[in-house]
Formats: sequence, structure tokens, C-alpha cells
Amino acid sequence: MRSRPEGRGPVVQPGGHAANRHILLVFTGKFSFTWRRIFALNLAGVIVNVDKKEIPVPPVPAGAAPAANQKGDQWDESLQAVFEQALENQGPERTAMLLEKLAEQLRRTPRPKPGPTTPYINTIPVEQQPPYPGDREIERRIKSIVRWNAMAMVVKANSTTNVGGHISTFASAATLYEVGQNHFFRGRTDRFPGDLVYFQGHAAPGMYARAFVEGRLEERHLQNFRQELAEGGGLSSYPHPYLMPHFWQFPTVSMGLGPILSLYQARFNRYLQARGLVQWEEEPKVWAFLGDGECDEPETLGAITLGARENLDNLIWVINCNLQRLDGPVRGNGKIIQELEGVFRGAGWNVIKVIWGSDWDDLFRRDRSGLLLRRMEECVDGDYQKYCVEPGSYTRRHFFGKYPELLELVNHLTDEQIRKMLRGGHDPQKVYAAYKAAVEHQGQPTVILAKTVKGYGLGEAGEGKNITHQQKKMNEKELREFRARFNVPISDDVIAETPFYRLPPDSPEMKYLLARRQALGGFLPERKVTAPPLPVPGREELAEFFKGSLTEASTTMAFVRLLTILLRHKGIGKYLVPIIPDEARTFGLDALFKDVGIYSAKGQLYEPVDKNSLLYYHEARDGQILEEGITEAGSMASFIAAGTSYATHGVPMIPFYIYYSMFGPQRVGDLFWLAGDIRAKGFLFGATAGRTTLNGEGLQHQDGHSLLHLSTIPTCLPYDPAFGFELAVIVADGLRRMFADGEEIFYYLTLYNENYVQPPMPAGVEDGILKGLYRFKPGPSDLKIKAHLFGSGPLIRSALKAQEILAERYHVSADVWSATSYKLLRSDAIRCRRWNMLHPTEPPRKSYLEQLLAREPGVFVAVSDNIRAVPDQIAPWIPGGLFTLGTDGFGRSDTRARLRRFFEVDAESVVIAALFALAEKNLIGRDVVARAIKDLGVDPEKLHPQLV
Ligand SMILES: Cc1ncc(C[n+]2csc(CCOP(=O)(O)OP(=O)(O)O)c2C)c(N)n1
Ligand SMILES: [Mg+2]
Repeated sequence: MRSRPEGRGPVVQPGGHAANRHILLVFTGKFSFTWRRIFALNLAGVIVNVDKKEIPVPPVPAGAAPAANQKGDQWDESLQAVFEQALENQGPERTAMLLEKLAEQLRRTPRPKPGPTTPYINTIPVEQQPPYPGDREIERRIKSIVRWNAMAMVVKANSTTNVGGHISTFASAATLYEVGQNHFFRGRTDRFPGDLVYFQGHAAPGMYARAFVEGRLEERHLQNFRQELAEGGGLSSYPHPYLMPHFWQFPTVSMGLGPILSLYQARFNRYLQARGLVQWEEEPKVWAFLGDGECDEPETLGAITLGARENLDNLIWVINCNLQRLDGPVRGNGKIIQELEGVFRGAGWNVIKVIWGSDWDDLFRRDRSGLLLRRMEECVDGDYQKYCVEPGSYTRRHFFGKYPELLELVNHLTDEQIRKMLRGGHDPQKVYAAYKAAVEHQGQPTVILAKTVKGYGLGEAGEGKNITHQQKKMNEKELREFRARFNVPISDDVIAETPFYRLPPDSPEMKYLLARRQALGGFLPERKVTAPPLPVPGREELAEFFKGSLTEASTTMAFVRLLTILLRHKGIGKYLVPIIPDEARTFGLDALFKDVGIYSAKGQLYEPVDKNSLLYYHEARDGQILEEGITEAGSMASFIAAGTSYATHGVPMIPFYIYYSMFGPQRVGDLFWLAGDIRAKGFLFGATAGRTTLNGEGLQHQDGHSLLHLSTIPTCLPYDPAFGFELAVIVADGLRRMFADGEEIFYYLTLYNENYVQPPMPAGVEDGILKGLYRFKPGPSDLKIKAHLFGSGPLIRSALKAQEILAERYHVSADVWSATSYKLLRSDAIRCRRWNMLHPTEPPRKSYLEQLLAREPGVFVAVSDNIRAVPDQIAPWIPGGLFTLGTDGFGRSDTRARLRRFFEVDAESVVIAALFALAEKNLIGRDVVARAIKDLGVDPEKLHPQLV
């Protein structure tokens, strides 16, 4: 007898329609039925009328154990009546014996355990499996060809190179993908964006193999798998939209990122609908395929409650539970499927377990003892892995052999038949049933836990073995076995070359495959950019920032004003997506709560405590702000969903993600990197930036290096503006480049919270602001000794004050320059120098930096609220070298003035550095420097914050 999943009582089928009519029948001893048989029949819902004495059995609602049933009393009465009749007819001794027998049977009957898991069986019982709508035989042949090509691609690439690749992951997941491709994944049409499928990263060979069979990729592509730089181009190792912009949509291979992105993507799809920005014929589903080992990443499981909270029934995760990761078993001593089931059920997801294939159905049907399930529950994943690598005789002995009843159960099967009994994830029928239930499920996201075998079909070459993840080579014998197992039409004389195989165009398989994809709307994966350009505001529309301010303001305040203006802009306002991880009040953005509302799928079900205030906490179904709570990973996932909406949905959304700058790439750097790969657009604002500007907070908060992190991302333009007008110029230009001209780049801007009078924009500096450096304030022209001070962010004020001190006390004329982006200056200089190297006989090109500074006399000093490596990026191109001051070392909590002296980035430190640079060039005497150190009160023996 099989118990039912989901905590249902053992008597009633889910839905329970027959249950209302159940009757327990009492009969007398003159009949030959055994008590055991009668009870079993009753548990199975079968009614046997023996002596016409009917006792109604109450229905058991789904989800309730019989004992908890309101009508449990009637059960008591029924059983009591049976008991009394037995006593009367059989006598006390025989009744006791019969009851003991029953008690023994009860002990062996699996019951839903209290707690988060259900028995280790398929969630969908056989009786509820829908008929399979496809041609199983044709689909199997297509799948075999895809399997072969996926394997061949990796083996071929590694026969001549050492570029690597994975065979085993796709081998274990082929059925999971093929059932999706033939029956579920919908392609993109004019009024439907297509289902969004996150393919497991290292299963990529399978996706390429299918695209090849479909005719979308050529043999030369497969031939050059992982050899992208080969002549004619090749295929990238994993899903990378940056490298294959017409194919891949979603990067997934850094474990955990695909899952969290898919979660926030599903939520973002709801956001777009709620705000009326898309009109779809149907809602797309978001499918994410991931590994069981991948579930150990905090990004995978750390945000799943969002799915249930927001009722994301547009989201389906398929976890390929092949029980193995790279080194060995995921949970050798436990059961990963049960562990994950508990986690997801606890988080409010719909869980569908696909554990056993159809071969097992018959055994379950015939097992009256409950021992089959008991044995399955006893075994740990390490045992199951072993059953894959050992012959059937081992499974017979070790698994079935533990109980004589089980051995009997498989008497009719040969060892080979036992070995071949499928796991659920390899059985299209079971997978189809799970997918269908998942797409039809309402109100919750669904996770399908599909049990598979890693390296399925590789046999001796790696099936189920611990080394299988790394397997990239197969010898001829193994190739022949693979061919035989999947019946692939490759002849003996060429098999050693692992040739690719394409189905003939007029073959039934080819016709079937194309017809299925056509019926489902087109091929997948495919990335298409159809978003229209936006009427972005011109610089003149932001003119108020160019005038400066009379009162003191920070660049964060300038940002808030800028965002407010842009949100009201007719051309782009509605496309803006402000994203905040619970810091809106810190940044002064709380005014926006009321203005544009915070998105909530549920609206606002309560009266906010501050309802009577002007700027109350306003949640709304069509709210524009994504207030993510304290999750930088989740916020980045939203940034990426919004920033790729131009490609995913053809709707050019403009994310403005503002966060505590220290908790950017330092916290979730891999997601920042991925934003480049996925070609996300938008603006990142690292607020409370600057190791000394964010005073008081100390070591964990004071950021002095994320600008350097951001500089490493090829598609990112990092800026460190000092003034509101710089911010406005940069944002206006970014909007133009990304959303009018269609460049697939993103911006990072630091924002600081130091208040000062914002100056008006000097004439003609826009180009310099965008390129990274411009002269903000020249020094006095009547002094001969010359210095140049580069400042960025609020520390331009150290440079400005130093300019005064240098002129007044040391007769040095210092020009102050605003350095808005060291990375962009460096990239331009590198480009030029490289071109000159490769064109040695042509007139050399001059970088922007060289054009700007070549004729400037004197010395150059840079001061930054970031580590010295940030300005040092341009040192090689500075005439006579660059002396940098920066905030290397751990932060401290103290006042700005003390911090700046401590890190040696205050005006006095700038003066001393400029004088020293001049002395090194013999432009002044060293005694001047010594005097300045004394005059300016700097302790030459003070502690230096940099440790090693
Ligand atoms: C963040 C991260 N860490 C490590 C890896 C290296 N890696 C690639 S695949 C893999 C094992 C994956 O196991 P699982 O998720 O179970 O997938 P399977 O291949 O078994 O389907 C590892 C450790 C990675 N890609 N990303
Ligand atoms: Mg795995």
C-alpha cells in the first residue's frame, strides 16, 4: 500500500470525491476473507458488502489526517462496531490475534511524517498522470541524436585541445530539457515575449546540440565548441549573452545566480504587467534549471520566500537531482531531494517530486507490505549512487535483498532489467506529468525535484561515478557502447572520429521536431533586441543643475532632485525603476514613496502608521519603486531584470539602483560582473561613498575601493563626480547612449553625503566631464612654480583648499582638476598606445590625457577618497609621474576632519605632497617641505593606516 503525499490521510484520493460514499463493511467469520485483506481493501477505498450491515465512513478532507477529522468520532464508532462484532463472532483470543496482525501491518505502513517532508515517492500518483501527448518513440530518437552531438562536441574539442567541457550534466538532464522543448517552452511571438528559460550553465552542450539539430547552428560552430577565437568563430563554454548576443539570454554558470535572477525576473514580469507597461496575450513562464549541488549556494535558496510571498505561479524551477556535484555526492549520508522538499515547502512553494520512473509503478502496485517505500526511505543518496555504478545483481542483493518480501517482488526481473529501471527524471511520462502540473498550478511557484543519474548513458566512461563531472574524453569502446545504448546511426568506420549527426530534413524526426517548435512559437534560446529608442531628455532639460546652488547640498541631494525630475519626464519617466535595499531614508529618497509609490502585488492591505504625514509609506499595485528590503543580491537581480528588459521584453526599462556603496561589488560582486555579461543597461549609484566622507561608521561601511571593482567590468562606466552639474551631465549622456543610441553598457556613479555649496558649471567642460578629467579652477597666473591637483568626489575640496594654501604660503600656482573617471581615462590611453605599437610607422595617436596634459608644466598630485590604486590607473600617462593620495587601509569611526588627516587626504596633506613632488624635481628646496610639515601641524611620525 502506498501512502499519499502531502499529508493526506491514507484512505482518500486527493479530491476525495469517492470518499463521501465510503462505507466500512462488517462481515462475519463465515466468509473466507482475511482481516488483513479486508482492511487493505478498505484502505484502498474498495467497498465490500458482506453481511449488508453498512457503517458509514466519514470523508477525510485533503491535508488532514483522519484523527484530526471533525468526523473522527464516526471512525471511532465504526471501528468499535467492528471490534465488538469480532469479539462476538471470533472470541477474544482470535480477535486479539487479528488485531495484533493489523497493528503489525500498521507499523509497516508508510505514513506522512509530521514535518516538512512527504514520503520518498512521486508526488503525482500514477492514477493522476495525464496521457503523454507526444510520440514517445520519435522523441526518444531526437533526444538520442541530441545526446550524441552534445557528447561528441565535448569529446572532439578535447581530442585536440584541453579546453574542457561537460558531458555528464546534460546526460542527466536530457529528458528534462527535451520534454520542455517538445511540449512546454514557448517561443517569442509579436504579442508574447516567450517563456524565459534559464538553462543550467554547464548543460550548454545539450542546448548547442539541439540548436544544431534544429538547423540553427552549423557544424563548424560545434566543431569550435569552447574555441571562440578560432577561425569562423566558435561557441562559448556557457550561456553568455555578451559572447553570443543572438542566442543566450541569461548567464547561469556561476552557481546560484541563475536561480536568484529567475526569481526576481518572475517578479519583475509581474511588475511590468501591474504598471501597464506590457500587454501580453499570455503571461510568460520563467523556467530555471539548476543543479542539486547548486542549491548549497546562498543565492539559490536565500531568496525563495519571495516566490511564495508574491504568489509567483509564473515561476518553475526544475532541480536536476542527480545526487552529485563536482567532487562527489551532494548528500551522501542523507537525501538531497527530501532536504530540498522541506526547504521549499517551508518557504511556501508547490513541490513536485519526480523520483521513480514508470518501471517502478508495477512494483509499487504489487507491494502490499509497504516495504518498498520503507527500503527507499532507508537508503541514503550514497547508496543510490552506488546502484548506478554496480550491476543489477548488486541492487537485487543490497536494495531488495534486505527484505524477503522485496526480493520476491522482483523475482520476475533479470538483473539487467533491475539495472535499467528508470529514475523519474529520465522518464518523459513522469516529467511531462510534473511539468503539466507545474504550469497549471496557481498561487505559488513550483519546484520540481527530479531524480536522475549523473552521466546517464556514459556507462563505464562515468555514469554515476565521482569523476563523471570532469569527464571529457571517451575511448572507442565507450563510444560504441554509448551509440548502442541510444541507437545512434553512426557507422563503425567513423565512430572513432565522433562525427556530428544531423537528421535528414525529410525524416519523420526532423519534421516532428520542427513542427513542435513551430507550434510552440519558435526556437529557444534566442535573444532579440526590439526595444524602441526613447526620447531622452537633452542636457538643457537639466539646466538647473548647471547653475549651482546657494545653499549647501551633497551630490546625494542632487541625485534625489535629478531622479525626481526624471520621474516626471514625459518621454522616459514611466520607464524609470528606482530600486532601493531599505536605505531610502538614509539617502533622502523617502519623498518618492508618496510620489510614485512602492510596488506591491497586494497593494496596501493596512493603514500605514504615518498615513497622516505628507510622505507616508505608500505601497501600491502600480507602485514604481522596488523597495527590496535588505538584500543587495535581490536588488541587483532586480537591476538586471529591469536593465535587460529592452532585450527580454522589448521594453526599455531604466533601472536606478541606489545602495550603500560598500555593499555593492564587495558584497555581491558576481552579480555586478554578470550585469556586464548579460548586457544590462542602467545606473548604479553607490551612495555614502568615500572612506572619510562617510564618517562615524567605521571599517565595515566606509568604502574606498568599489570604484576599482567597478573599473574591472568591461561594459561599466564608473564615475566619481564632485558636483551636481557633473552628475547631471553624466546621467544625461548615459541616457542618450543607452536608451537613444542603444549601447549595451551601464553606469556606476558614486554619491557622497557631504554638504557644500555646489558651484555653477564652468563653460565648455562637458566633454571633459564625460571623458574623465577637466580643469575646474586654474591657479594664479602670476606665480611661476606650477602644480596640478586632481580631485574627485568631495575631496576636490581638499585640492581647492590646498590650492589656496600653496599660493598664499608657498608661492606655488596649482590648477585644480576634477577627475571624474580614472578608468575611462586609462582605457582611452591604453587604446591609443596599443594602436601606436601596432602601427609603428604611422603618425602616433594621442590619447585624451596626453592631449590635455602634454604641455602642462610642473607636478601632478591626485587626491581621492578611494584607495590610491584608483588614481594610479592613469599614472603611466602623466608627464613626470603622478603622486597619489588615497584612503588605503581599514576605515575608522571618527569625524571627517580627523579621518582625512589620518588617511592623509586633507588639504594640508595635499600641500605637503605637492611641495614634495616639486622638491623631488628640484623645483623647490626640500627645506620648504620640512617647513610646511611643521607649519601645517602634520606629525611626520604619525601612524600610517595601510597595514601590509
Ligand atoms: C559559484 C561557483 N562555484 C563553483 C563553480 C564550479 N562548478 C561548476 S559545476 C559544479 C558542480 C555542479 O553540481 P550540480 O549543481 O549538482 O550540477 P550537476 O552538474 O550535478 O547537474 C561546480 C562546483 C561554479 N561554476 N560556480
Ligand atoms: Mg548535481
